[in-house]
Amino acid sequence: MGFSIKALREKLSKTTNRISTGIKSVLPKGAKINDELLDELEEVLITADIGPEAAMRIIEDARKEYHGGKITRAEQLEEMITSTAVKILEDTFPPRESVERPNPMVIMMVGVNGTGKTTTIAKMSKYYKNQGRSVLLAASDTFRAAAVEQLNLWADRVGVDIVKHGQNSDPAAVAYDAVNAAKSRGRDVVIIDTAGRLHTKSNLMEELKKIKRVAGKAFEGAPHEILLVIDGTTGQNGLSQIKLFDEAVGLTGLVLTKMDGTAKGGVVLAAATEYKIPVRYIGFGETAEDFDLFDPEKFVKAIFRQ
Ligand SMILES: Nc1nc2c(ncn2[C@@H]2O[C@H](COP(=O)(O)OP(=O)(O)O)[C@@H](O)[C@H]2O)c(=O)[nH]1
Ligand SMILES: [Mg+2]
Repeated sequence: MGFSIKALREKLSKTTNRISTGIKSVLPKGAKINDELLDELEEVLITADIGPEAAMRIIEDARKEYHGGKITRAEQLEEMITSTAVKILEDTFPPRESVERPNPMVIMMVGVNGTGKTTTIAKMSKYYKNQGRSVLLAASDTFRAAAVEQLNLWADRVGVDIVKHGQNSDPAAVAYDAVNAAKSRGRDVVIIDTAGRLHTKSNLMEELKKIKRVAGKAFEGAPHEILLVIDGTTGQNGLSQIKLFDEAVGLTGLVLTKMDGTAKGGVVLAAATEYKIPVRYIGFGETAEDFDLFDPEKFVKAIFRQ
């Protein structure tokens, strides 16, 4: 955690290679900028999964500067690309966390099966623990016994509390008990794991709405965060999930996982431009340490190597 740009670049190397190789192919060092070159660059950005909207915004900004005579050389253009990309990501950020942090802060994790919810919860638990904040997990994916077991294993490994009921018990009741337990034990953060089976789409959304509602009954204002976990290897396809979950429960942030295994990490920019929901965390591996807070500038500098 708190990875340097260089370390992050290492973790995201597939994405970095895709983007930097693409950019270098149309923009060799010392190249002079012209309109055709800007068109080609836009193509490269789109094929790097940055998405048409973000690619267009980046190139439009660059074209303005070029026509205004402000940039003429490849190096200046590369600098422009990165600064516009950072701006796109920073635009999605809400005002800074208020000084009066809710206690406990209740975070609900949602997302399709297999995207990495449970693993991300382990990573976040470790992060909060390292910050000196105590964590309690709610095993609200009660659909499969294995899901509760998996969360339990992580709770043991990372050393945090867990509240769980039996298999097929009411996920909302688990969340309710967990929030109350956190209040009475004085825990700082509650993280609610949820199921993600999409073949019963409307049931899942109803279940998530109920968890949200009931968490709010246990503690006013809870859940304070609802994070959608997206599998980064699915690229643009994964983004359709944002709309689905946002409409159902209202998202406050995104987590992009499996960024170690994909060249499609540019998708973060597509998400930011199209949905204006901030990315909070990124995951790049299967251990509790393969995780970082999302920092727009650091992320862009890692994937756009100059
Ligand atoms: N390579 C890699 N694998 C991950 C990452 N996050 C999760 N996984 C793996 O993806 C699989 C599904 O993760 P899980 O947390 O169970 O997903 P859930 O169904 O959303 O709870 C597991 O095998 C995890 O080890 C990641 O950032 N990188
Ligand atoms: Mg899970």
